[in-house]
Amino acid sequence: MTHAIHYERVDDIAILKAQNPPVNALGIDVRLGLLAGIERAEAEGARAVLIYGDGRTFFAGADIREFGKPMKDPGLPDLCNRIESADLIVVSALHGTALGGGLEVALSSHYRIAVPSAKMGLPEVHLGILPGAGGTQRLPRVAGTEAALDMITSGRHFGAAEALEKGVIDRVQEGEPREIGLAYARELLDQGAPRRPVCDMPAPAAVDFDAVYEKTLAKGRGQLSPATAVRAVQAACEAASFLEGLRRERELFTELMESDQRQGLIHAFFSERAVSKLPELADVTPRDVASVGVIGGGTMGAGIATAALLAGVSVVLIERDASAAEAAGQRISGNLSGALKRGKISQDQFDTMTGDALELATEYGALEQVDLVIEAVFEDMDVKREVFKALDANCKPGAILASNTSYLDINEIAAATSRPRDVIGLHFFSPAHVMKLLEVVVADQTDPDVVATGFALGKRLRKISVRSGVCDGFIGNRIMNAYRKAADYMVLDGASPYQIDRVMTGFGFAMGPFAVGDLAGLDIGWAARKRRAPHRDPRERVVHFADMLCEGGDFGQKTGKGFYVYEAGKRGGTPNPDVEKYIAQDQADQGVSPREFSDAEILRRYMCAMVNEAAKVVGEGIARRPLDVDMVLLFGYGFPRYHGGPLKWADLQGLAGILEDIETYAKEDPYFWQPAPLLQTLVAEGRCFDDLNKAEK
Ligand code: TC6
Repeated sequence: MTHAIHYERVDDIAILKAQNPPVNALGIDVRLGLLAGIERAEAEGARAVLIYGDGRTFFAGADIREFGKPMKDPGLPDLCNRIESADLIVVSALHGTALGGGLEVALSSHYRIAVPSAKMGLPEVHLGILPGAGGTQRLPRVAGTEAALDMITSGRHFGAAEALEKGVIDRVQEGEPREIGLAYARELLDQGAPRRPVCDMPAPAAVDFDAVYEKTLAKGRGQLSPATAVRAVQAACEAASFLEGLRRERELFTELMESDQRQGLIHAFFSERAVSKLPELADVTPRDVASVGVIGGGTMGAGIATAALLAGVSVVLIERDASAAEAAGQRISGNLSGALKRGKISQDQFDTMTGDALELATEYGALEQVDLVIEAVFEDMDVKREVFKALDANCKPGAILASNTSYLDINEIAAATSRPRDVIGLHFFSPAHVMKLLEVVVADQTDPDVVATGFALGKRLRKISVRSGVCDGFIGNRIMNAYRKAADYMVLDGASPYQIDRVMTGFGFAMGPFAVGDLAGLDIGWAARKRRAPHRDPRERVVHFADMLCEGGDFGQKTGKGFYVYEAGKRGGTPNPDVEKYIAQDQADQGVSPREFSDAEILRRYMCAMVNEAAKVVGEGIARRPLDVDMVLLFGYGFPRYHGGPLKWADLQGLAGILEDIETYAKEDPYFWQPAPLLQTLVAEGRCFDDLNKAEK
C-alpha cells in the first residue's frame, strides 16, 4: 500500500480510502495504492471492495501536473481495467467532485452510490484531452450515446440527481461516503448481487457522428478536444469489441495529449489559479469591505454596482442628479432581472439587491460610511481629479478610493487626494457584472493592504484579478493598442479589415478586431487617438480611415454603421462599402501602394505585435509574469483559451522565429516594431516565457 490509499477490512468488505489532499488527484501514489488495495482484497478473500475519498472529495481527476511527462505504471486506463475485472464486487461511494479520471474509476467499479451534493463530470476536453481511461467507452454504455456525447463534449459538471436519472450512478443517499458505501456493499452481498462490469454491457446505439463532429468543431471555434472526443464515443458504438474501442480511445487521447492545444489549456488551468496568488501579500490582511460606493451609473458604473450586489456587498451609487440616478437604478435592476431570469438569484434576493442593499444618491455625503469607492465617470483627468477631491473630503479615514479608469495615470489621480496610499485602480471590463477580468492597478504609493483588499474584493466578485503597474492602458489595453495598430497598418498597406477579421476568427477569437471596434463603439478609439495626438512621436505611422468613419458619424453598432452595416433584427453585419473608399483615400493621401497579404502573414503580424508589446509589459514590470498577461488576454479580450494566452502561444511557436519576424518587419517600420528587450534576452539565453513563470513559483 502507499500512504495515499488507506486499507481497512470490515468483515468481508475491504475499504480503500483515498487520502491525497486537497482534491485526491489520481497521481502515481494513488494509482499504486488502488492497485495494491484491489490485489490485497482479492488475495485476502474479501467479497467486496469499497472505494471512497477522504476529506472534501472523491477523486477530482488525474493529477494534471503529471501530464506531458512519461506516465508511470500503472497508468489510469490499466488501473480502471484492473478494477473492473476484479473478481469481487467493487462499489464506489462519491462525494464532492468526481471528475475526469475520478468518474472513470467510478465507472469501472461495478456499482456507484453518491451523496446528493456530489458533482460529477468528464471535464477533460477543457484541458485539451478526452476521457482516456475508458470514460468514452463506459459512459455511453450506462447513460446512452446522446447523454454521453453531451456530457463529454461540454465537459460540464452534473449533479447526483441527473446522474441517477441518466444511469451514471445507481443510488443517491444522504450520509458519510464511507457509511453509505459500506451499507450499499453489504446490501449487495446480502442480495447475492453479481459483479457488473460496464465492459460487458451492450454497445450503445450509433448516431450521425459526422454531423455531431462538425457541429462540435464549429461550436468550439477550432478547439480539437471536444470534436475528437466525438470520434472516441463513435468507437464505443461501432468498434468490434470493448477492447477495440479502448484502443481507439487511447489513440485519440495520445493525439490530443501531444497537441499544442493541450499545453495551452493546461497552462490556462494553472495560470488562472496562480494569477491572484501574490507572495508579497501572503501575510497582509485585507481591509473589511461591507459596502462600496460607485461614482457614475452609466453602463460601466451600473455593471460594477450589479457585480457588487450579486456578491452580497451593499452599494451606494452617486449620480449627478435625480434623473440620472433613477436611470442608473433602472440599468442595475435590468442587469439583475437577467440574473433572476437565468435562475442565478431568487426573487427575494432580487428584491433585497434592488431595495435595501442599493442606495441611489446625488450627494457625496452619502458615501460617509462606505468602505471602498469605485469611480466610473468620464475618462478625463480633470473630471477624475475633481471626483477624487470630493471623495477625499467625504469618505471616512481608511476607506479605499479606487478608479476604474482604463488609461489614465493612477498616480496623478492619487495626487489629487491627501491619502494617496489608499488610492488604487480597479479596472473592470464591460459588462462589469459579466466579464471575468479585473486589473488591480497598483500606484507608487498604494499600501499593500489596499492591494490585498482589491484582490479580496475581486475574489468575492468571482473575478480573475491580475496585478498591473501604472502605464497608459495598463496591461490589457496597452497590448490591445499595439495589435490594433498592427491591424490598421496592414489595412493601410492593402489587407482588408474583413480579411483580418476572418483570419482572427479562424484563429479562435469570437470576433475580429474591426467587428470588436464596432461593438465597443468606434468613438472610443477615436477619442483616445485625439487625446494621444499631441504626444505622438513624429516617427509613428498614422492611419486615418477609422477617423473618416467617425467623422461621418459612423460609430459602429450603436449607430447602425461602422466597419460593418447592421440591419435591425439581423445578427452580425455586412461590410460597409464606404470603408473601402476611406481606405483608398487614406492610401492615396499617404502615397501607399496597396499590396496583397496572405492569411498567414496577417496572423503572424497581428500575433507578433501582441507578443512584442506583451514582452515589453512584462519586461518593464507592469505585469509580474508572462502568465499574468496571458490571463488578461484570455479573460478580458477573448483570446482563445486553447492557445493558452499570447505568451504561451509564443513559447509554443518558438521565440527565436518570432523575434526574427519582428526584426524583418522593423526594416519597414522601425518605430512600431522595436523588439522588446525581454524577448531579445530570452532568445539570446535560449529560454522561454514559461521559464519566467516557473522562476516565480
Ligand atoms: C483527467 O482526469 C484525465 C483522465 C484521463 C487519464 C488517462 N490535478 O481549483 P482549486 C489543485 S483530467 C492536480 O483551487 P476548488 C489546484 O491546482 C482531470 N492538481 O479548488 C489547486 O492547487 P493550488 C479532470 C489539481 O475547490 C488545488 O488543487 N479533472 C487538480 O475551487 C485546489 O484546487 C479536472 O479537470 C488535478 N486534477 O475546486 C478537475 N485539481 O492550491 C480539475 C485541482 O496549489 N479541478 N488541483 O493552487 C477542478 O475543477 C477544481 O480544482 C475542483 C475544486 C472543482 C476539483
